[in-house]
Amino acid sequence: MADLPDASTCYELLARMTLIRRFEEEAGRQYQRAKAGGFLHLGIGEEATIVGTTSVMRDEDYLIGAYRTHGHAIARGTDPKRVMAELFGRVDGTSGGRGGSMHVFDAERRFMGGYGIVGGSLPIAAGLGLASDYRSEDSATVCMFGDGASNTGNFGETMNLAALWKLPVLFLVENNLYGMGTSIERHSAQTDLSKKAEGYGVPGERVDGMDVIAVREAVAEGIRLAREERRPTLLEAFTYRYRGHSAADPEVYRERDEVEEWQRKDPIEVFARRCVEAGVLGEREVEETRAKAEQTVVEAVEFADASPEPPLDTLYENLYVLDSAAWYAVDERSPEPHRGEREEESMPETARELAEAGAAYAGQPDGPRPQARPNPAEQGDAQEGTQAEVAGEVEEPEEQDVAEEVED
Ligand SMILES: Cc1ncc(C[n+]2csc(CCOP(=O)(O)OP(=O)(O)O)c2C)c(N)n1
Ligand SMILES: [Mg+2]
Repeated sequence: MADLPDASTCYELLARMTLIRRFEEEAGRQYQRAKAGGFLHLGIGEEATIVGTTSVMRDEDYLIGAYRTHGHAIARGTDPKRVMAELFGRVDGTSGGRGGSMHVFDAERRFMGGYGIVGGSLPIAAGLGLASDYRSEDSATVCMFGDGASNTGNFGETMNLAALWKLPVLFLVENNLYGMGTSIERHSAQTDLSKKAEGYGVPGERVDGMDVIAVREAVAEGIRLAREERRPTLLEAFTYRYRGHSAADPEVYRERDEVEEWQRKDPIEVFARRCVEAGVLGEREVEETRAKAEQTVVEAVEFADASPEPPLDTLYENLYVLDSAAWYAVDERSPEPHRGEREEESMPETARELAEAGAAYAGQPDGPRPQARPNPAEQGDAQEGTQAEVAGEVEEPEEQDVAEEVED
């Protein structure tokens, strides 16, 4: 077992986990009172994985999660008042009350959400890693997602690019053994998730996600590899949610005994006991973390309750749709999208400059792609033809009019 860090670090780890636990218990209660709307996914039981991770991240590092992320935001330093206000749908919420439980977001602390689409945050994490490279920043990205998300197409696509482009990203799968009501044995052919990205060139490790110190050490190494060696890795943390998948879950897929067995390994209780037995913290300090958490959460509810709802006439603000040809704005005329100006006409100068710089960075000339691409075989990139070419079945492609293709 890894050694305990110094007393103030232990106190901080315990205090953070205790606050998140208390916050989520209260969020569940407020949901039942219909103060919080929409969906509510609680991560009670998963606090060590969250806090162990954020405790070794730097301010400039990015964190992105899925939809069970109240704790992730609080662990990153977001004010619990603003997280509670978001659950209540109020203007002082982290997303102005428009995102709700699944879309907590805090760009200032580089917590990039909160994402309702399973696996949807994985490619965004690759983008964050690429952004760090592009801007020559020292920052690393930690992408936390569920065992269920490892089955999405996004998982494979992201791992491939992360390995290929040597992106500074640590992928951390929070394996709580279920994707909604489907157990890992029933949803994943490969149940050792640390091996699931090996074939793409992203090696993995496993860690006890109920042990905050073990998580801390494993994540610190993953971040080091990302930051210093530009090597993406995958960390599988074993953890467990005590509550249902969401607030409305009859939990017919697991036995009460199983939940109780995990509760006996409770990350907060076990860590507090260990700190006291080692003489690093006193009982009084443990009690103090509970009292402080209680106080913070009471204040968060009061704050959220006092915060106004967004004014009705702002209903259509911050809504937009982008397709390949144009921006569409949704405004007060009617709820349907209205065709906006063409993107190229309205694109502000800075956006244009960035687009051009991006194209140059990626080695692409601005404008349509050149017609004749160099033959990789002549460049030494490909030594052998495809099966069809070898069999002489491939005709020379006819020249195409690029301008016409673009028009279509
Ligand atoms: C693309 C997509 N498919 C399906 C869903 C419905 N859905 C919501 S949560 C969930 C299970 C995800 O499980 P996991 O990734 O293990 O996360 P956990 O809930 O255990 O934290 C599913 C299938 C969704 N939100 N998005
Ligand atoms: Mg899961």
